[in-house]
Amino acid sequence: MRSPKLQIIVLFQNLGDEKPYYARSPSPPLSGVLLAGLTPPGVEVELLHEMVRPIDYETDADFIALSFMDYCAPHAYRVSREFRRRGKLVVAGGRYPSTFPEQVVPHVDAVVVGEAERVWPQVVADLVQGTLESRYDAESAPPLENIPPPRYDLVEPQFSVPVVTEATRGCPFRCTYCQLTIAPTPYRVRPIADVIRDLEATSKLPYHKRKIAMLYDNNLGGDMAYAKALLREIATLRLWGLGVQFSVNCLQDEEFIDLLAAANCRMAFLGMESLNQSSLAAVDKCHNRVAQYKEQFAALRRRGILVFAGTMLALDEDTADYYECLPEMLEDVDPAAIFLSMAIPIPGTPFHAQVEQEGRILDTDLAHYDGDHLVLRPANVKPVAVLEAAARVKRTFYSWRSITGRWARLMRAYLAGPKLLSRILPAFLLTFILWQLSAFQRKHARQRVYPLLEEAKSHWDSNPLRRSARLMKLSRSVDRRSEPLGCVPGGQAERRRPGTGGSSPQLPPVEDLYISAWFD
Ligand code: B12
Ligand code: SF4
Repeated sequence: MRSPKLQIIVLFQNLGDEKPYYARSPSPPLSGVLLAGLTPPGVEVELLHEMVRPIDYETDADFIALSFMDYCAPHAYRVSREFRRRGKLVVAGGRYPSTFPEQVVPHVDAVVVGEAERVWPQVVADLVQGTLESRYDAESAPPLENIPPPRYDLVEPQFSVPVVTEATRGCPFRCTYCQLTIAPTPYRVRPIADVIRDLEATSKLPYHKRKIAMLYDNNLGGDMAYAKALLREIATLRLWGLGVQFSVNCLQDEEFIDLLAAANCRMAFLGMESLNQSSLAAVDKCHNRVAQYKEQFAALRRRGILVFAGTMLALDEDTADYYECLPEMLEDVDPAAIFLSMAIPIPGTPFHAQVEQEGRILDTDLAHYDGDHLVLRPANVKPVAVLEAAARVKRTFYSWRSITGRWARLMRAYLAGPKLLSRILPAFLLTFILWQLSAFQRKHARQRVYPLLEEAKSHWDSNPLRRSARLMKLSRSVDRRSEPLGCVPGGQAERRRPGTGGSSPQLPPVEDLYISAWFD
């Protein structure tokens, strides 16, 4: 008799849109590999990342585990429906199911609330024995000892960096838009030996894939003494490259930067978010000091660490003048790459509560809460100005001329340091990462950012014939988007249409929804 089979699916794609979009991220998220590692022996596990391959509904798996964040929830419900139609049991977990389990429960057989480590073995046992309950609640903020190593061997070959893990959970800060502020937990660290063990649990991977790793902490620098001790240990592993995430204020600590370099850190993802100090203050992110960015990023550049800076538009204090100057300001502070996105009022966060209270939610379709769509009315500029700014920033920052300039500055700064010979191979790796990131961001702009701007612009097209043709097209897409599946919990659209399907007569007409919202 064959052993029971579980397929773990980490959802990514935003099927609110017509065209499927596969992310060419070099590394998978941690949730899938972690869940696979937690699954008791005796159950066969397959792992599917929708970032790189489509879902196979004809799988021979008996059970399906879905991991997803909020913008994928509408998609997750459709996926679950398809699997349940085929007789599979579906369990959901992750950030969104943990925050709004009551929204998710009707669409799946069981929902897991919270962190998987302590409850997952029981869920799997119940799946196998046919005693599955509809909800499992993990204890809040459990200790992080003895988490088994992630199953890197199950990661699809499309990912060039399969080795991902985390050393800490939580963050000492409380930025109002951050998912972590929904149910803040104390900052917790894992035993350093466990993290090192994860980074070495790579024997089933090809050699070159063992040598690069990502630490997916929200903020590795939340406990500086721990972070430094960990980096010292990682340095002994002689990795070729390490990617980390931490808050910008950590860069005030010179020793931390030196230890990053000693651990062969080659990429730091930083929540820079804005070059407008007032906008940062508006989201309680005062630990970022715009005036210090330039010198802080240069300090990383000199050590051969590429800065990948999260950058948000549509924050409350952003003005037309700020958007006008933004490309130039970015050139000045000089991150190697930026991850540009719209501010997202993630349901459950203080930022969402504020924007909703001010009546500034423009779009309640959760599928659009992905950072590419503008779902809120900005405080000081017209919505379309934000999209124009996004397109202009992408065009200038990711022009080949600009990319080449940044690459040259990175190389000049790094290769000017001592022991030139030892810097040659890292310089190749840095070049590779920079070009990969930049090429992906260019592609992303073409596939997502520019079309959204075009769509918005078409709303105020002056030609009445073309305008009405576009409105008809839009009205069809509004009908599709209005499926009750995807509404923000407690949001306006949901309250208007309790339990109904399709479009509702109570929805404001398309003109009101879009034209006035975007251009008033
Ligand atoms: C890797 C990553 C990405 C990757 C891949 C994301 C993906 N899911 O495919 C990329 C770069 C694509 C990405 C993008 C974005 N991301 Co991101 N990302 C991360 C990051 C750094 C690591 C994710 C991870 O692996 N975490 C570790 C795992 C173990 O945590 P976890 O997923 O919560 O899983 C635990 C539990 O939730 C539970 N669990 C999870 N799944 C399941 C499933 C089952 C069945 C069960 C039982 C339990 C369970 O058990 C796990 C272990 O305890 C996190 C920060 C972080 N450290 O979490 C941010 C984070 C998830 N991202 C975030 C955001 C905001 C985004 C963006 C929206 C950014 C933007 N403005 O554009 C985009 C959105 C999507 C898009 N269109 O690209 C937010 C939260 C998002 C949310 N809405 O809840 C986070 C938390 C960062 C933050 N502090 O705000 N991201
Ligand atoms: S510093 Fe980053 S992880 Fe910490 S609360 Fe702010 S956004 Fe969230």
